Amino acid sequence: MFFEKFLNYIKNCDSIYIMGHKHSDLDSLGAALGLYNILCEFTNKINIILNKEQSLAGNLLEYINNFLDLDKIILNNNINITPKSLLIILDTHSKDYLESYDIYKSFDKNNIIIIDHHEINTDKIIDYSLLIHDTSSSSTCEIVTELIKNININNKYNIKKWQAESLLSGIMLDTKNFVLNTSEKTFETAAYLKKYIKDNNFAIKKIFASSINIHKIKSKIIENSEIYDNYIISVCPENIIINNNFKDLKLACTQAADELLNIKNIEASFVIFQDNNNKGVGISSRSLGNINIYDIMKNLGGGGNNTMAATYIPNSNINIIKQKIINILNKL
Ligand SMILES: [Mn+2]
Repeated sequence: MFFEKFLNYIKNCDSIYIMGHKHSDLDSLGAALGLYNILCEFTNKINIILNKEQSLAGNLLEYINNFLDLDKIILNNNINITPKSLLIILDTHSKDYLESYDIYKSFDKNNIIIIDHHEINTDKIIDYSLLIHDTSSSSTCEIVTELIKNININNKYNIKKWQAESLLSGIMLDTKNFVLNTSEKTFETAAYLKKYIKDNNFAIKKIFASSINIHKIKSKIIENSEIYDNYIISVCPENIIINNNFKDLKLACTQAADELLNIKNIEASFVIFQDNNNKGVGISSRSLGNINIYDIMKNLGGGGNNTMAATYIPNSNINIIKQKIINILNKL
């Protein structure tokens, strides 16, 4: 079984580093925190590699700071990597999306584990020694919870409430509150986590709250959307791009893409935004599953799965990209 192999790596390394994707979200960070706590039972040389400033999961970081000394746990540089250091990559397998490709490169390629639920893009996959990959899992948090369940088979370890909350919030993000991409296993996993969350999910509700500014951007994006047949496209208005920071824009775009899928008869949504700083174009896309947005985003250099996918196209223009998407969808 994969978790036995996984444990062998844990037992044979001298230090552990956990890394998610760029602009970490509740799934990559939730999985990192969930894994962190159980692996602390095996070693005290364990850190999470994360760019806090660029994280889209700021509420989760704020919440966890009540329980852990995040300044000690989370590193971004000055990392002391030895030939026996183990790197666990979460929620991505792509060299373009790693939190830090430079840090990844310093690890021995025999000590790299990938845990991911996205469709594998063979052109972009990094070198690894163990791949724990399951596209039937809703999220990386679901896979990590399975690992924790297996490691903790005799209830030997103490699963913390904040640990369960971190993992459950990642599952909720990637399933859009248990609607998309779920299986029987997803609900079993959630039930397992819920045993450790005795209250009425107060913390999770707060973790999902967003600022008034993000709500305002989101409503402008929704206002600017156009329906074509059974899909919807919105271009984030230029004045919104100019007046807001990248982090708020990115969060608002992903949340707007989620919301556009709530419109009657809509099968897929696409939110396109111009990144003025880096001259690129970002797209957040969602689908109920019938329109294969993974293929569309992959064709545009991105990745994801059949219900959630995204891409970033360097040196491009929103109007060109919008027309490209329309052309692809018209041919389906
Ligand atoms: Mn994910």
